[in-house]
Amino acid sequence: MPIHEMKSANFPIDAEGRTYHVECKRGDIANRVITVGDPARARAMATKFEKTVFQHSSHRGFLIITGIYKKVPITIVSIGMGLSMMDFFVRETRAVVDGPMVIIRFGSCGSICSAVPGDIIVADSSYGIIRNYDHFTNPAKKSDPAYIITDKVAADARLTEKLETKLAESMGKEHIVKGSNGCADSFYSSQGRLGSDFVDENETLISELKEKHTDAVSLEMEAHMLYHLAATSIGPDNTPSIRATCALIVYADRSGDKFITPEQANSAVIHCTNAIFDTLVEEDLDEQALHPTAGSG
Ligand code: R1P
Repeated sequence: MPIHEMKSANFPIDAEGRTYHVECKRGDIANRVITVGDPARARAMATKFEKTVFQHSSHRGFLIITGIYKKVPITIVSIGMGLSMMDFFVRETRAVVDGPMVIIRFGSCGSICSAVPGDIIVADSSYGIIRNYDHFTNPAKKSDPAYIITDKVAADARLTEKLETKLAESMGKEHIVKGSNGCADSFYSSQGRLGSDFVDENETLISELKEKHTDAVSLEMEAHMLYHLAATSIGPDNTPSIRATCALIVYADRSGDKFITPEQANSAVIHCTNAIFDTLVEEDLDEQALHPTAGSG
């Protein structure tokens, strides 16, 4: 989208009301939304729509597909990876949707619990793991911790419970694990992956975060931003305008270093899609109170 078409420096939109990065305008995005990282996952899920009513790829890599499932509009947005992309997605879709929003992230993660590749983690809370940049480059701050592990933010409790139930029906209860997700600002250093090209000081990071959050089950890169923005969204009567939860396919077993096969990954998407769609269509958008599960801290 040409920059000269943007109308405002504060929240850029073009002459037709499209946001700058996601390129969505009023009417493109449903109140019920699924966000994924991988566009192929978005397209695979969209095959379960009865009808696709809108599709758009933005110049910054966002793919929007809005379709109808059981007569209810649902939008799937693939956002790529990381905290900034989640921030663009949540803020820009929120800007063009009227009324409450319900968002489910269907992503992938590394397991730091008993869940194995192909299992599904339901993240009832998430916390941030942020590289403490000054620790590495400012000698005066060398005694500060190398990584900041934030407190937890809860997912919406009712939505999470419904999603967990439906995923258990579809995948088998033994393949669903619920717990707190660590959301890192890097795939590498702040997820405790060891390497020799950079100073990372992350050898004990996974045990430290498990000590702080005893229900820690997974590591990925977007959920905490989603839960944080949902918790700070402004709706009527001081209630949030967004409710959110996450289902995460275990791609890697971080303790044994096993990785998911393409067949297992496809099968997880096939088995989870209807469960996620059904969770969304059964959600009553009028009752918009936050339903915290894990609490903060
Ligand atoms: C890293 O490979 C990516 O995969 C995970 C991480 O959060 C990160 O975005 O999620 P998605 O599969 O949803 O992208």
